[in-house]
Amino acid sequence: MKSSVVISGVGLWTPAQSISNEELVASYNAWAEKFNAENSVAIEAGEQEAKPLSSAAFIEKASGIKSRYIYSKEGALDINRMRPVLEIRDDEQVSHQAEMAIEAAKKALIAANKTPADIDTVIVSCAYTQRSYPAIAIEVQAALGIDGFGFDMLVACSAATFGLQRAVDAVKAGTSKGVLVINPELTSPQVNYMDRDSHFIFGDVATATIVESSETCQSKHAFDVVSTKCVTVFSNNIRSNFGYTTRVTDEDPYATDKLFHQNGRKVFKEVCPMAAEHIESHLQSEGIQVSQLKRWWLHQANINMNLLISKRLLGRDATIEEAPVVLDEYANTASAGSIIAFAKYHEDLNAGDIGVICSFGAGYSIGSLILKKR
Ligand code: CO8
Repeated sequence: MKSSVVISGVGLWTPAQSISNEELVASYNAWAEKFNAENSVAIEAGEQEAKPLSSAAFIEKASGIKSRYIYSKEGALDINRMRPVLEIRDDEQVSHQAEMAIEAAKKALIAANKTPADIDTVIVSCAYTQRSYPAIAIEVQAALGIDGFGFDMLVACSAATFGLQRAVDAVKAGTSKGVLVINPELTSPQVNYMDRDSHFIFGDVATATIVESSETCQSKHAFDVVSTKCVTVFSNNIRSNFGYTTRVTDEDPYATDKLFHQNGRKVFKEVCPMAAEHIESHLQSEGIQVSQLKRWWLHQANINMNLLISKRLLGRDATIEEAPVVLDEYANTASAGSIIAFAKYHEDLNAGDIGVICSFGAGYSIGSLILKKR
């Protein structure tokens, strides 16, 4: 039988601490009321805009998010700080993001029935890395005792699918025998907890997957990668201007544009049709009908986006079994969302069942993998 490239294991590491909508809104509203009281003269004179209040009911209705996990809760709800506190670690200690990555990687290795000796490539692919070098992937590689090479890549919400495409291509080409793709999404340092439009959107998490040849696969729940497809189209509608040049442009690193910001409405309107067309054309190129899909592991940004995309393709609402939702518990975890859905909802599929992992977000970037259960 011809060999194929498979995803043979997936790992999910969830932080111990979480923040409910109610906690988040109570903190934001207390901060906004304090801001408005302190700036009442300027607000009344029209020189300053009053901060509007947030609402837990709005958040759940507009996004489907009820709660989010956070790597470090300390400070995030403190109205005199409005950002998490991360302890400083020295160069000899494991970095925060590598720690998250290692936890998810260990789980993926167990799921795939592999040891670090079976891996020769580590890709850390996510929305941000906490430093540029040495790569987080190389730190993870050393911590796990993996021979070979590692590198980091950044593709915002599509980092996981784009990273998986790199892994699949490397195994196909024979340049890698076993690839660990890790998505340590430490989003909370970039969330603007003082912005009511976006303070609720993101959560922290880490996911990891193992990609290898079917010839070496020893997993009970492996999926053939039928094909992958990645597309990018430039857009400024989701952006962060924080970067290594911030120091020399003398800009304020706390300025709103240095944190995550977006035109959420425009993103919603533009990305939904792009994602639907992307999935449809990807399936078509493989001669697969939409009706053949048993599972849609979709990006988890907004429940209404997922409903719209699946309805556009299916002509009806997808059931929760067909398109599982994790964003009520995890919120938007950048690139990890579709992989969390995959991690939680893949073992029940039968041999021959087909599913699609699809991410969409900043860039814009859209990535998909068609998978078939072995
Ligand atoms: N509480 C109460 N009211 C609110 C709140 C709130 N928290 N927020 C907004 N409102 C108000 C608005 O001000 C507006 O009021 P008005 O009508 O008076 O102007 C009203 O509610 C409606 O606001 P919107 O039109 O903005 O509401 P929407 O229904 O569009 O919902 C969403 C807002 C949920 C943001 C929605 O537009 C959405 O989900 N869009 C898609 C966005 C998306 O998917 N973005 C992808 C981002 S992720 C990504 O690409 C990865 C980036 C890298 C990771 C970053 C990590 C930090």
